[in-house]
Amino acid sequence: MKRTALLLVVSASCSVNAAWPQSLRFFGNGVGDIDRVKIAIDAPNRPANVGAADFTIEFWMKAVAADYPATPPACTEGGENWINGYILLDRDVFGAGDFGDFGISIYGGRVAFGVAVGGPADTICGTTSVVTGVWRHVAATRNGATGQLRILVDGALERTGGGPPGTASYRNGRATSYPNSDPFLVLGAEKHDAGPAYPSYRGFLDEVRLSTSIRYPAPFAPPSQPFATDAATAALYHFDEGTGTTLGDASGAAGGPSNGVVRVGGSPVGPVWSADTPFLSTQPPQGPFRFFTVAPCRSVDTRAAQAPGLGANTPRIFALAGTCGIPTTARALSANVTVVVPAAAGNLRLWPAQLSPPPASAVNYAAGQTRANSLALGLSPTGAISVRADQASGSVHFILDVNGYFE
Ligand SMILES: [Ca+2]
Ligand SMILES: [Ca+2]
Repeated sequence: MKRTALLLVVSASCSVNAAWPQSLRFFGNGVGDIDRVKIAIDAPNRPANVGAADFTIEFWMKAVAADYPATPPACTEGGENWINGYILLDRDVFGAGDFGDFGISIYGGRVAFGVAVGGPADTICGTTSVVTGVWRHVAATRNGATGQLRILVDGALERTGGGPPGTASYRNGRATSYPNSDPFLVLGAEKHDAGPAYPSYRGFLDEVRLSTSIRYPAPFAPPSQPFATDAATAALYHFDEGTGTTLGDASGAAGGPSNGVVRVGGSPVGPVWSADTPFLSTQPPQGPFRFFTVAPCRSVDTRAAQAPGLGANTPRIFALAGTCGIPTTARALSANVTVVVPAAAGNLRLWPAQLSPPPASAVNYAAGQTRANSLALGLSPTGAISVRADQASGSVHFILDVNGYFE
């Protein structure tokens, strides 16, 4: 009989110091300088003040169409039209662009990207909806010499268009009548709170990277893990803080960091940290954890409440937080796993629902055999496990009895 591959470092004296990957969820409040992240880019100048020449802005977003009512309507190209969408990234300056300004919005469900240099401005629109309820990778590139603008969604080039060439960065030490909004790069909202005609982004945001190069001259496979920094990275935000009001810049760019301030408020209160992220985790959070006992309790029984039994080779997810006194903050369980009347020989694998299956099985069994094992079982950020019965055919019943948890 094999044990699970998950090992827990347990300490009786320390509290949780581990975190799952995180994102931020915005609600589009669009008032009062809240529900946004503000990144100061002037006084002193910060590396996040891109726009002097080539740049790439990229991020992961997840939003649903229901949060994007029909106003504003279809994305319309040209001029500064990007400001008419639900603004997701705002490096506008109030009025004409001085050196320049730019931004990205969700306009008619599509990505709108616009750049101005002084008076001349242009906006291009993506060609497909990105408010599809799943994580999407969006990249916007700008060529400083030619002004060319491009939008790539999930690595596919959706639109190439003209734009004004020249310096579109924020002028160092620029005087402004809007000191609370002009000298900032704002994520997740329209920066000036200019009113309901200029709505703010509603949805999740993660992994924002600003680069001083055109990253994607050709279509590409979207990354499957967080960005790493390099010489062209001006600012990089992993959104993994999970708490507090600082969004850290992990780029290491000279003159940085270009940290952001998370400004929270409104109804619903936003933004909020979330464990909903674009990537599957590669490993669970590391301890130390504290152990708490609970009265022995049956959390799963596929002969009863969680029927039917597990089908061969088909993973199932079981939400365990909230059952048997397991809190949502639990990272792992102490439990007994039992298999009952398997139709064929096989083994059972259990793992935190956001991770990959472990190489080792929790229980091995022969056809018709009832077997049990006790183990420490890692949980996903939402307190769920995945279970899979590897067997040739048929099904097997799965019972999980909990006697404690780690947090
Ligand atoms: Ca402007
Ligand atoms: Ca993240």
